[in-house]
Amino acid sequence: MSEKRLFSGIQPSGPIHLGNYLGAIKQWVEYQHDWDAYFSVVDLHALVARPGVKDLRERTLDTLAMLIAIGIDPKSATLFVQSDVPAHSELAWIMNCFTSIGQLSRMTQYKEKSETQGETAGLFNYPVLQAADIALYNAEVVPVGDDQLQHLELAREIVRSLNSYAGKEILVEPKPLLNKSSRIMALNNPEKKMSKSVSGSAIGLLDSEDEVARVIKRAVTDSDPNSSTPSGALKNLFTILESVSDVQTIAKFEEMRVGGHLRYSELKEQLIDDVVAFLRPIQQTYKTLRADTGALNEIRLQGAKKAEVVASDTLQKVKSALGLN
Ligand code: AQP
Repeated sequence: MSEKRLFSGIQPSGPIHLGNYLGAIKQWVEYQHDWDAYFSVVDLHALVARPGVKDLRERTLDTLAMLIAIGIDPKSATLFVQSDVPAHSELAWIMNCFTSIGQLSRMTQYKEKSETQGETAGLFNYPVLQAADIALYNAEVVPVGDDQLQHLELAREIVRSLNSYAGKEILVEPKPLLNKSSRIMALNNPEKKMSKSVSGSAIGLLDSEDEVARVIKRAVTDSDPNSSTPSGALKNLFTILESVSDVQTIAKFEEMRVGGHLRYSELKEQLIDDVVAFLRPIQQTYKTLRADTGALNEIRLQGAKKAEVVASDTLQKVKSALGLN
């Protein structure tokens, strides 16, 4: 196995959508064989929004099953649930001591989410837990969507501050890894990113054909699809097309756009067909995996055991470097 470490996580805060897939998880699948990869279902992060006891428990298993259905191989990558590895919470506390209120106050995600989720200490300290998630595995890179860049930069600052206090390079400074679809926009509002929690914004990977059709048909577009400067809304639809359609179809629509005879209705019909065809095998595999809770729990247990080995080793090093044992 490669020595190069990679970490990334996803909240079990609702059904995974195309934005999560294209912005982050697609890369996870690609990199899992070349890197020593750690992927976590970050349930402690999802708890911040207090989703309800039963929902959180179910969504954690839903998310685990979906990641495998999309192509994460638990034999190749370490796939685990965050709260199964207590070192995440312990390192988060330690990292809180190297983070200022000023740094956390600048986080735009806190400003946005506190409007709907309330100003809880959990939401405020969320990026510190995220920094701990990454640092525990000494991950060099973190494949994420571009909404996470600010948190990643803060994680680097916290690591630097802790290393400087310890007087040695005890933790690795992580770098983000972005791909070209690092920000998929909401279909009902191309100014905002596609989000699980905003209804009508996303195509969920478990959506039925009717749901996919409804969201795509209602996608906000500008008046002229053939303008010489394509709008954000049009670019977003093309990004999705490029991810789910074959090369001939993509070329055909690109030619129509350049030739000035592209029609939104035609583009949307094609998108509906190709998104549905793309989702079908994923949904079938998901259904089989999700029906076997025993097997999923076993994958969860084995993943936690593997993660625990690396996480507790890092935590011990940090504690000893800081005079905590
Ligand atoms: N629209 C997006 N485009 C590209 N990447 C995205 N990601 C999220 N939305 C987009 C990336 O998906 C990974 C997992 O995200 P997350 O579920 O942990 O957190 P999130 O960013 O808060 O996702 P949502 O869908 O917006 O959830 P809610 O509505 O619950 O807040 C991350 O790498 C993220 O960058």
